[in-house]
Amino acid sequence: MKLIFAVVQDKDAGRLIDQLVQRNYSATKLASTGGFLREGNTTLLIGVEDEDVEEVLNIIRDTCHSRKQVAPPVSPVSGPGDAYVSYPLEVVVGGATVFVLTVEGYIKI
Ligand code: 2BA
Repeated sequence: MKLIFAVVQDKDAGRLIDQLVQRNYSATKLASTGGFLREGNTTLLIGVEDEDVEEVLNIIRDTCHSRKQVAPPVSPVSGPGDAYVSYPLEVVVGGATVFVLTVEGYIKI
């Protein structure tokens, strides 16, 4: 069994969950925050059998889109002379960042 962690944009999360549930996959939705943009995103935990990983990845591919976003200015950490990130800095976010982990145990109590 595998546990899929998928970090997706909030805009895609609702449709992704709908698609997963329609195909009988169970998912847990966590509200998360990107470390770089410091904006809300959504992390889904999806536990699946090994043979279903590819189908779930395809659902994520079909549902989650990349978008351009502007990163907020970053202040120097320690003082004058330190590097600033020049802005506006445009970054491409998503479709999705996905981690697939092997599950040692899956227990329902
Ligand atoms: P954020 O950390 O807010 O990152 C948003 C986007 O900013 C990233 O999109 C990437 O294009 C850019 N970015 C991130 N860190 C950067 C840096 N140090 N310098 C320049 N640009 C940077 P994605 O790569 O699609 O990531 C979307 C979200 O997925 C991330 O939001 C984060 O919440 C998560 N994520 C991405 N890679 C991860 C990783 N290796 N571990 C854990 N979470 C990750």
